[in-house]
Amino acid sequence: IGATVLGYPRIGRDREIKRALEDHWAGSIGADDLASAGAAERARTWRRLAELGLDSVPSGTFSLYDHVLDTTTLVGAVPPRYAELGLDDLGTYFAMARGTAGVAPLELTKWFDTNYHYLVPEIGPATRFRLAGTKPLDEYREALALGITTRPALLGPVSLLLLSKAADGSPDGFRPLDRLDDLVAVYALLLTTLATAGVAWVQLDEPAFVADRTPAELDALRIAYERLGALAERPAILVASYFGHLGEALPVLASSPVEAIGLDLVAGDVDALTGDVPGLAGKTVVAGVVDGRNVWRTDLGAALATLSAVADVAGDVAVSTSCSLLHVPYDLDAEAALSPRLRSWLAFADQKVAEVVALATALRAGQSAVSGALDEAAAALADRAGAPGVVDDGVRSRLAGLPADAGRRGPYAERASAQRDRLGLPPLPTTTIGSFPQTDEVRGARAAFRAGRLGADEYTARMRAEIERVIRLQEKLGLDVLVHGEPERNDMVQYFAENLAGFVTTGNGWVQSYGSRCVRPPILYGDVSRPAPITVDWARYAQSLTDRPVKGMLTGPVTILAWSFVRDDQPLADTARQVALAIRDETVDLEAAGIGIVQVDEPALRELLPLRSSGQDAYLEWSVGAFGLATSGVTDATQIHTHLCYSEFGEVVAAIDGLDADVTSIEAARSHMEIVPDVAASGFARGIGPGMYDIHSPRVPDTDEVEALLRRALAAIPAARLWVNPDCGLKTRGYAEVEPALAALVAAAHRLR
Ligand code: THG
Ligand code: ZN
Repeated sequence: IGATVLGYPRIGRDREIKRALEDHWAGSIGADDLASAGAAERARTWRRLAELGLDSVPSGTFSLYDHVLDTTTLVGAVPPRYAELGLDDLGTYFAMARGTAGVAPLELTKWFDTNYHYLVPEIGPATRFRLAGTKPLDEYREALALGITTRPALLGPVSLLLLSKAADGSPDGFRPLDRLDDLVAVYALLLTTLATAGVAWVQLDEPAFVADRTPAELDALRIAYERLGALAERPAILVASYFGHLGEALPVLASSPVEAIGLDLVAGDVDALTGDVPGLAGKTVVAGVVDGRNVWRTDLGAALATLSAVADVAGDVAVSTSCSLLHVPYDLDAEAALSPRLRSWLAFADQKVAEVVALATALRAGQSAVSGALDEAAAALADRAGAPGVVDDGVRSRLAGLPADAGRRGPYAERASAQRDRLGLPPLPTTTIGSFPQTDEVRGARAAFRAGRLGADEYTARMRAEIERVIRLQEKLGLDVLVHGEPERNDMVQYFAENLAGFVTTGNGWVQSYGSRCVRPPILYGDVSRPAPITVDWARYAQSLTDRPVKGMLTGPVTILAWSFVRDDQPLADTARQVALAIRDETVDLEAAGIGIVQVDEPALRELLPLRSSGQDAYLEWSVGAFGLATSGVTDATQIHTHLCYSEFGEVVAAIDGLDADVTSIEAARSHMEIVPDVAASGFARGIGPGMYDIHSPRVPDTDEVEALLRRALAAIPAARLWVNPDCGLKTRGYAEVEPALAALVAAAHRLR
């Protein structure tokens, strides 16, 4: 295999695929044009990877929405509600991804601990697995026609089932993994078909095995690969893992008949290899020594040391990235505005491919063959360690003076009473999560301001006009706790990063989040501080317009970290405390400006939870500690809210409790208050706002529906602690939906009061 990568970005260097998809969905381009955009992107990718010098180029890493969905449809696992629509293959595919007027899409959820989201397959006893497509073969042939021999890559059968959920109506105790035999039969047919077409290597991803797995699940891995390995006609098999170490699954794979095992040696540990792993000496280890999900230039010297440790225990060593490059932007060369000094510390996808090639060359031809690259990497690393802004003694000494376990001054009961006196809210108070729809005018004004086409005064005037409009609308709708609507923000993390020292933001560093949606994660390179108040003027202005309380809106330290590229030269816990201190400064200034409620969102709290239970306690301690630091600078009479998305309440209840927020709003609408029994069972005893309707869908709820949900919630949560709100921010919706939905919410609360 030599030099390779496990995957590559696919949204397009200039987001060509994002645009083609959105144009297609809007009806302005047909399926043919969408297909040509895909083919052009694949051709550019293969050519680029070959030209950069990879020995083994992957194919199949392109997707029109999600690679899990690609594999789900490839094996025929289309739930009946989509098959019955009678659409063509592409229509069915997008119906599963996005839903249709009458049919809900597959559930979208986090891909391990990344900011990518995949569509959750629904597998039941009746799922009819069959080889239903030709994508791996088609793309292999497409590349071959360009003169490039590729290694088809797709999600492996065991991880596919472990990432699935049981289809509705499955009998009690049914698990998707029960269907392993039938699914492996389809993979067997696929491998034989690929071999017949001349495919030499195939890559099957089994990332599910970097999390804790039961003996039965490890057994499933053994059975699957014994069976695929025993096929008379098949390509050589690379089983790739990433995002952690394989633990118990490594000996299983090492003693299976597969030819190669891909290991994440950035998140995982090379020491795990140095013990005796029976069978490993007969395998190729595809060593993921170049970080596939962060943007720092690789310490090539350290990587070579790791490679040599691998060489001691493996039959053969290939060089690779720790995971697919899907999680980093394409090319640093597209960032002309970054300072040359900072750029010299970084590597995006193409630079990482070059690093992989240099390391493979060093293995083959000796270090002297790449001494220039080694010297440059070492110099960049040394330069970064001593550069201005990377270490800020002021930040470090302030933090040293603050307790490790900072918390609110009084207990909840005392705070609640002080807040009742100050805020005088009715029972079942109504509010929103923070953002209001972003109109074309608002986006246009922000863009014009950035581009220098709109002066600061005019920009402020337009934002203020929007804030006033949103405040008046909320008063008219009868909401109790108002927000300013966040017209000044694009992405919340991007916004805070732009206003904090220690971060830089990119111009074109887009990374796919789901489907056609992308984010530009900021780069956190140095000690973090807040040079000046960020949100205070907007909040003060909003509060000046109304007698009702206006809630200040901030993003919490864990979420800022989760959605940024973080520095790799100090523990995440230390970085979290620095970000927390900056947010604390902002909460204190908001309080001083007369803001009585401050919401500190932690939607990504669940996302960074370590995949293996061994790391989870330590994570919860520092993440909850960082939130405590961020929110404990204010007095008891100031009410702290937080908001969480994508959480299984039961899974993170200890952390939610630990946050000690006065009010927690949480996504619950799609599951119709299913969290309510969990809340009751947990004994959670502070304010809670289970989302009353799903803002991710254009559907508008009516008053009766919200009332019914509220009654369900009231069965377990006392009225004194129950808040009434949508389940997430409103920025991706339009006013045509938002106004009637909020009106229904307020009307239902009034009825019950
Ligand atoms: N910000 C960041 N990460 C996130 C979210 C976020 N991860 C989880 C969740 N929210 C993902 N959801 C989205 C929703 C919408 C968009 C991206 C991620 C989106 N992006 C615009 C696009 O692709 O057109 C670009 C946004 C921009 O201009 O910055 O709509 O909220 N960091
Ligand atoms: Zn949310």
